[in-house]
Amino acid sequence: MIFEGDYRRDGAVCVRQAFSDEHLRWAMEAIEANLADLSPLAKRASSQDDGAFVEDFCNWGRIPEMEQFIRESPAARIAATLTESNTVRLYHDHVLVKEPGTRQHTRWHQDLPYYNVDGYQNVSMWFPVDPVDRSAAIRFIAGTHRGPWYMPRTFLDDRAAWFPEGSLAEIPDFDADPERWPVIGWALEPGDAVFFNMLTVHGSGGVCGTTRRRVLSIRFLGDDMVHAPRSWPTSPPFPGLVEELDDGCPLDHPLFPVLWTRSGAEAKSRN
Ligand SMILES: O=C(O)CCC(=O)C(=O)O
Repeated sequence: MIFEGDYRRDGAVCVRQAFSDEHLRWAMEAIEANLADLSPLAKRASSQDDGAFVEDFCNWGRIPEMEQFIRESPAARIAATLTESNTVRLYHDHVLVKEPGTRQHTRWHQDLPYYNVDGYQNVSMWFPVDPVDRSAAIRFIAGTHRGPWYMPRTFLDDRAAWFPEGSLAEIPDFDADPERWPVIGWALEPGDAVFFNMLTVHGSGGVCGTTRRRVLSIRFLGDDMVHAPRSWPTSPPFPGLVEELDDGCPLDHPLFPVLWTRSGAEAKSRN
């Protein structure tokens, strides 16, 4: 069941049992293949004495299980429903693994200011292949998908490595005023996934106990998304794209394949 109204209101929604055991297996195999062979974009997002929070990006082209999940699971169709789009493209994949005992939390942030795209009809899927309690799962500040954009900073040392200092508002102290900034989140079982707008503020806690927190995240572009070239390397970077796609153009490029299009009949019944 997809609660589209909740997504429109809050900028994030949990889809229970979105994926079958087979999809779960593809995602798990994709994550393990990725961990076994990290790309040059991979990074460790926790300090050396704190478990391991490992991230990697943009690996679908070399990991068949990742591409299979992206193309054959219902994820892109769910993305189309939530973004109310006729066409859904892949933006990129992102693997986020917190090994047991990793205390490092993920600070509150929005994703769009780190990216080279702009628009409203976008959605990211966050799919853990392990059971995750609410504190270690992704959480959101409800309603922040309506803006404003907040300053993106490096996670470990707080630097302004993207937009120049002072050019965007700083992230408020959301935790100091929970009445004003309601936090939403869910404990998740394998098969459940969370979908969120790229502007919705989100973060997560550390991982206690002995369970791993392995997550496959896929980022999708809907109808109004356009290229927004930056004068700095974005996260993830798309080097050379600026020579091939104009500012403000749809992301019509082999890096961003079309995954789902509304059939003629569906489009007709919608209009
Ligand atoms: O997995 C996490 O801890 C954070 C996730 C996140 O920031 C993202 O998926 O954009």
